[in-house]
Amino acid sequence: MSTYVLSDIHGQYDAFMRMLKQINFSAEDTLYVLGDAIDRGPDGIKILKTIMKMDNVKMFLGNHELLMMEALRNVEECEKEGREDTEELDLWLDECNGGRQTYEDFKKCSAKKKAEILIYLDNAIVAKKVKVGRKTYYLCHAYVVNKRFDNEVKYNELIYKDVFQAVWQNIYDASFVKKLNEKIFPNKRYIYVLGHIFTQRLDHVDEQGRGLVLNDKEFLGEYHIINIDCGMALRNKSSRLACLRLEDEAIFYEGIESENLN
Ligand SMILES: [Mn+2]
Repeated sequence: MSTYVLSDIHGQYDAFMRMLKQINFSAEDTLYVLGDAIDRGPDGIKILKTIMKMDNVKMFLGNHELLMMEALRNVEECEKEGREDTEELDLWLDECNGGRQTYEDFKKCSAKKKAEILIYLDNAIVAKKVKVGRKTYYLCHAYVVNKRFDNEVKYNELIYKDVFQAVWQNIYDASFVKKLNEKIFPNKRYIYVLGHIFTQRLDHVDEQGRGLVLNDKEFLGEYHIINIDCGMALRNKSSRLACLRLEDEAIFYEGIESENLN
């Protein structure tokens, strides 16, 4: 009965499957996927379809799932109203966000499957507190939700502004830190487990230059932040999918197979 957390799979289905094998993931375990399962890599929709069927895998919203939901909603509204306004869709499909393959695969789904995916993501978690022994882990894609909640809070329970911040905010951004230099995080006792900013960007890599989980017990001098995004978005040899087991904070890694590199 173990609790695992991973993030930012970015369409790398094969690496994700190898990870489940490496950790011997079983029906008694729980896995939290902290968003950005889709985009950039080849198999985002396949990953969503797979985890939707697994009751013990819990999906969080990342900024890429938010981009997808906003784009698809916009497309639907425009079709209904006979307008042509592709701003949201263009943003998602833009090279900088890499949604093209996800969109193409989504369009190939049956109407029933499309609806199931949208309902599934509408119910995705945005933030959740998980107690393991005496520790409380606060899980989110990028930052925190500026709203009180008990155990967890979902996408469809929040207003856009609060979701946007939780999935987009770069906590390492100097201007953000300056702006909020008192009390950036709600509770000093929590351990925050986040993805979103790959650790290569923070120059936190191993001897071979590969992304390394950044376990920072003194972020801004007082917060415990574990960043588990090890750069699957990069699609290069430094990219790794990292998985954290909360019971003992053990870390597992899987790279990208050579045929899926950029
Ligand atoms: Mn992200």
